[in-house]
Parts: sequence; structure tokens; C-alpha cells
Amino acid sequence: MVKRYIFGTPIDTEAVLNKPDASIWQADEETPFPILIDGKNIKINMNKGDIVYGLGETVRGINKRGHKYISYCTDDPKHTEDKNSLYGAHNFIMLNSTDETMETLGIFVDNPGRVTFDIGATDTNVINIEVTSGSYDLYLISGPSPIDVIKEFRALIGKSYIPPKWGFGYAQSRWGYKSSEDFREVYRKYKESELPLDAIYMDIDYMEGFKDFTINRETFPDFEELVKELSDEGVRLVPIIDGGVRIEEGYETYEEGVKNNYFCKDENGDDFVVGVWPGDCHFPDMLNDEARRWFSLKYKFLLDKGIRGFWNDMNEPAIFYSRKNLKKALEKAEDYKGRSLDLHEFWELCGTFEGLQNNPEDYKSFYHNYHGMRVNHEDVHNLFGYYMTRGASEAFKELLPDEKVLMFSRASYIGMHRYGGVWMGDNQSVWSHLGLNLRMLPSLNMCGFLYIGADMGGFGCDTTEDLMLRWGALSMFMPLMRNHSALGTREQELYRFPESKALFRNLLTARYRLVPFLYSEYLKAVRDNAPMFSPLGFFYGKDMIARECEDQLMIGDSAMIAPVITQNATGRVVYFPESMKEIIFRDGEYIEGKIYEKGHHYVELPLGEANIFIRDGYEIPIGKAVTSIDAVDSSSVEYVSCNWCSHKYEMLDD
Ligand code: MIG
Repeated sequence: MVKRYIFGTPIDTEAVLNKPDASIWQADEETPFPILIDGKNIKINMNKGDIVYGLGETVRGINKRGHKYISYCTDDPKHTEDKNSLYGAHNFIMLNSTDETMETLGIFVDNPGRVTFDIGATDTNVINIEVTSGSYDLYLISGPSPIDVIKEFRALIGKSYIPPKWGFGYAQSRWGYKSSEDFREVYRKYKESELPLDAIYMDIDYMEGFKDFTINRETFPDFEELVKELSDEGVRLVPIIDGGVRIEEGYETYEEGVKNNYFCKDENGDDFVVGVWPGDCHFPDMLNDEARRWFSLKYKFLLDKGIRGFWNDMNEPAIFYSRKNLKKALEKAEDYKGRSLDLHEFWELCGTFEGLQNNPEDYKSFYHNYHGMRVNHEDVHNLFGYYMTRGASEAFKELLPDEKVLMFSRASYIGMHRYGGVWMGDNQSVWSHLGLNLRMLPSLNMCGFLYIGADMGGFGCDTTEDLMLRWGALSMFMPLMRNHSALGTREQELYRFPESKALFRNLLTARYRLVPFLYSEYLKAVRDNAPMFSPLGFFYGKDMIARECEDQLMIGDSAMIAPVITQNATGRVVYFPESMKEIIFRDGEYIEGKIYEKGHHYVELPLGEANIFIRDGYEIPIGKAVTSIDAVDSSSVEYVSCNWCSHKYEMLDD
């Protein structure tokens, strides 16, 4: 059952497509869990063993209890446990009790500003949701199980985005590829190493001075040929687009934006100036329909050159500095010049400069033109990346009505799932992030985001060979399987690890063997508004061990994964909530392993191998050992089952 209540005068985010009529909130409203609403605060009492699911891309567990999360899209490259905000704002949670007679309750707080979810952090058994602006649409959804609630919720917010199938191919990326030659070299080295490759991502260096919709012709004199040459070899190029537009006379995007008032304004009605990659920039007003369409149609510049995929970055939007605050900081430094600073002044000066980035004051000092109204950015902050990506997707429909274009974004809000996917941002090459990224998969799915993936190998800091191998054995299940890393870190293209070439080849072969299954599960998740990745508790809700499991996932309803996510391990303890058969991927082959009975078992998994477990009575398709996405053939698969198969596999393809 779904009910909608309106508090204050909420802004329409267009997250919900099918809005039910609003009810009036009654103090004694009947809900599966007691709720108390007091203005901007929503309080819910929990019992000890209740699980809270949801919140999409956030730190910590699949069970969100015990921390405070703030929905406020933030460019923060350190995803440590103490953080409150990452790039996405996904205001959907579900409460699920150990008592199976109790219904599961889903809560969606539709407000595009700052929303705080204190999930038992302050008061162990209380959820306190605070909507800063006090205006919101509240959706309460109740149903017998978490999956029922997810289906009802996703029916409200509309069907998830479907990428072109090649978006399931293995891709290489790195911040630092600087010229056509660099791209040719990546392609060549993969080929020489006999490792498959379906796409190479272009980071900001393809642009001229980091300006959107430009190409650096000194380093990419033959951009069009490069696109064609690689695409003839089955390798797509996927350029990045940034949220800020450089201020520069003669730069078309800048000049048109100024002329037509398409940029966000400051307090005085002038175009707001911030520093991002290109230097001093303006933000296109993504909330203004006309401005958004104008900016989005500019992707045509690259579509015309044969590009069919993009990633939108820096669209929280990230701010390195505002001109206003930079000026203040420099004046302060000027004041201190020639003086000997005491320690207090020294720290203060450091803090002034550090505080320039993503400064809260800056977000409050610019404005959008939203349906003719002047709206302060703070009140709609979480819509910027969503609307940027939505705009691009609408432009693709207009420009290429019969084609699917690959599109994913860093910042997001629920609703954006209809237009593209997300990648999990700047993770680090650390072992704990394997677990973190695994846990984000089901949480994102609950919120509608299905085309998702993490930077394989880790983005920040130096990776290691063993971490790369273990990451590969997890990423091979993610819809987006992309190896990406930051400028200055250890290079991590798979051919940089000659000793492990055969092992990486094995993992990629396993990936392509599983694409028929993964793509089919993806399409089913879209069709049925269901999760592709689920916590074990969704299937084995009465089993306390399954409910508490945070490092294993179900894929669709037929399989389970339990990747090794710790260093120096040759296997791990896996919990089997029922009997399941292991399929092992080794030396490019797949081997039917043994059937594990219900309970805990130590399962060996040497570096460079992967496995998947099939539920009792189910079967999954395993394809041929192909070396590119175009060679994947969902009609020539073998079905492998665990015991007698009573659940015939339903194969979807397009
Ligand atoms: O300030 O474009 O998350 O994937 O490589 C960093 C450079 C900007 C952040 C993205 C990352 C990308 C990087 N970008």
C-alpha cells in the first residue's frame, strides 16, 4: 500500500512519476512502525533486531543502523566510515522486522535540499529524519516483504535506465590518457596481451583546456579517425562531461550561455563564478528547462563524431572555490604578509584555503530559474546532477531516437535512475572499499539505480596486484565493469601485471560467460521493478545469520556471490542459507563444484579465480568463452543447475 502526504510547500523534483493523491497526516495514523511527525522531523521507533535498508550510495553497511547520513550530493574522495555524505542523495529507506507477521515499511522523503537520516546514531532505537527546509512529499509504502515494498516504490518512480549491451563489456579508464597515441597504446597493449576490451574512457584531457564540447586538437588532431579506428576494432570511446563551463571570450558554450541567461546567478543577478577544472566557470542552470535543453543538445558535438557513451562528472556540483571567497582568502593572506604568525593564525590561514572547496556558504549564494521562479541553490542542491543527466538523456532521444546511448553520472537523486546509471565515485585502492562497494550494490538497486559499478582496482592511491585480482572477481558481476584510476597513482591497466595476465584473462572470460545471465537479470530487474542484487535477508528473512550477512549478495533469485574481500586470504567462510552448488571459473573454463549444505563452510578461492553459487532447484545460463561483448550470444548458453531444476531459467535479451 502506498500513501502520500504533503508537508509545507515542496518543490516538485519529478522523482515520482505516478503520484497518488495526497492524504492528510493524522497523529494516530496507522503504520507498521510508529511514526511521529513534528514539522521538519520524522521520528520512527525501531525494535532491537529491525533492519533498516536503503539510502543508495552511502558509507557503512547494508543495514544502515548506527550512523547519521546526510543527503547532500558531495564531491568527497575519502569514503571513510565517518562521512555523512557522498555523491548521491537517495532518500529511500525500508524498515524490516524480525517478526515476520509485521509488514515492511518503506519511506521516501522527496525533498531536493539537505535531508538528515539519523538511523539510531543518536538514540539507538530511533530514526530521526530531518528535512532542513521543512517542505517535503512523504511516501509511506507498506508490504509483506522488502521486495514487495521495493516493487511498489519503483513503480512510483518509473522504469530504470537500460544501457546498450556493450555497457556490460569490460572497459579501461584512467585519468591521464593525454593523446590519441595514449588511447591507441591502451588498445594495442590489451590486444597484445590477449585481454578483451570493449571501451576506453576519455577523462578531462581530451578537451581543450577542460572545456566541455571541445577537443584538444594538438593532442587529438585525428579524433574522428581515432573513434572510427577503435570502433572498427570493437572498442568504444566514452568521454567525460563536466558540470562547469569555462569563462572565456570566444568559447561558444560560454557566449551562448551568457547571452541567453542560461547560467546560475549570484545574489546580484550576475552569472555566478566558481572555480572548477577549467578555472573560472559558470554553472549551466540545469533546472531551467530551456537552459538544460540547450546544454544537453551540445552533446551532439561528440555524437556527430561517432561517440555513443558519456559520463557526467563534477555535477554535485563540485566547487574548488568561488571567486568571492577566493578573493577574501587572498586578502587575508595579504594581511598576514610580512608578519610572524602565531600558531593559531597559521592554522586559521590554512583552514581558510582548505575551506574554499565545496564551501557551504557558496551553495547558498547562487540561484536557479526553476519554472520561472528564482530558487536558491541550497533548496534544490540534489537535483543538479540528476537534471544534467536527464537533460543529456532527453537530448539523445531527440537526436538519436533509435539508439541506446551509454550514460552515467557521479551525482544523482532518485528519478535520475530513469535516465542513466551511476558509478560509485572516487573510491580508493584499499581492501575495505571492496566491501563498501559490494554493499552499495543492493542499496542502489532499492533506489532504482541498476546500471552501477565501482572503479575496479580503486581510483585513489596505489593498487596492488592481489587487490586488482580480487576486485576483478567482484567487478565481473557489476553491470559497469570499468578499471579506472587517478592521475599520479600506480598504473593499473591489466597488462601492467604480466605475471597475472592469465589470471586476469580468466576473470574476463568468466565475465563474458556471465553476460547473458547478468544482462538478462538486469532486464528482469527493470521489467519487474525488482532488485538485481539483494541482501540475503530479502530471501531468507527468518534466518538471523542471513539477515546479518553484509558480504554476500543474491543475484536475481537464482544465485549468490560471496567474493573474497580481505588480503592474504586463499578463500573465505561462506554462509549458505540453503544448499547451493558452486560454479568455479578457472583457466578460462567453468567447473561445476560441489554442493554445499546449509550452514557455514570454508570455500577455497585462490587469487585469479571466481565463483558463483546456484540455489537449490534453480539454474543459471553460462555462455561461451568469448573475448568481446559483440560476440556474446545469449542463445548459445548452457544451463547449469543445482539438483533437480524446478525453476526454469527465463532468459531475456534485446
Ligand atoms: O577532481 O576528471 O570522480 O573519476 O577521473 C577530480 C578527473 C575530477 C573526478 C572523478 C574521476 C575523474 C576525475 N574527476
